[in-house]
Amino acid sequence: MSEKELKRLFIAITFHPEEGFAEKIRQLRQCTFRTDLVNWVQPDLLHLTLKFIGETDTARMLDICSAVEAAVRNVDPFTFTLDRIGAFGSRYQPRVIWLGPVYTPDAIVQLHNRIDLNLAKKGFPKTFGNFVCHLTLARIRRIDDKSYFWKQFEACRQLFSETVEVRECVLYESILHKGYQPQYVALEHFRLSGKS
Ligand code: 2AM
Repeated sequence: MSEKELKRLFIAITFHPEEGFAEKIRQLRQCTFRTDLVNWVQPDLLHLTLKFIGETDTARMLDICSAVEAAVRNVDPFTFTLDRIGAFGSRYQPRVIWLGPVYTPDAIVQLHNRIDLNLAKKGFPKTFGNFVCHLTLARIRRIDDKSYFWKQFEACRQLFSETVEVRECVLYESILHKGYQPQYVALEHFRLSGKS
């Protein structure tokens, strides 16, 4: 029997930064020092994950594509704003700096739910816990001066107001490279076809 080919897969919305975004990130980066251990995500890798599928036998790609195709069918494209920064982890140990919406639109929650449900029908595990719509900006391994970090972080609360136009979902393969940024390869695009 031939060996399985595995790919690390996820479904996401690609983020296309507007002019000025890089400058805002530069300001936000002043929360941390050079000596801290923080991996800032390269701007061209930023995305909103709708569903993380994980290591998957490529023989299941057809099932994934038909599930996502059905999920986006008859869904209208929509727009929303990323205007809130947050941090996963605790105050003592922040782990991830993210950008998300103050008001999460129903449309994105429904899109997530439809993809999750359709994939579950094909035997993929349902997402555990609530969907938190976010764009990971940085992953933190160590911050020495946490009070400085939080003070600067608070100063950046009103910094962002980024428009996201959701016209398609993308099936990505994530290729991990130890110590370097991952590589995301777009394998399939699924256009939100609209109701008409
Ligand atoms: P993150 O942005 O919150 O880190 C590619 O790795 C994408 O899949 C990232 O957006 C990442 O979310 C998400 N991801 C990676 N591993 C995951 C996991 N075990 N559970 C859920 N999402 C995961």
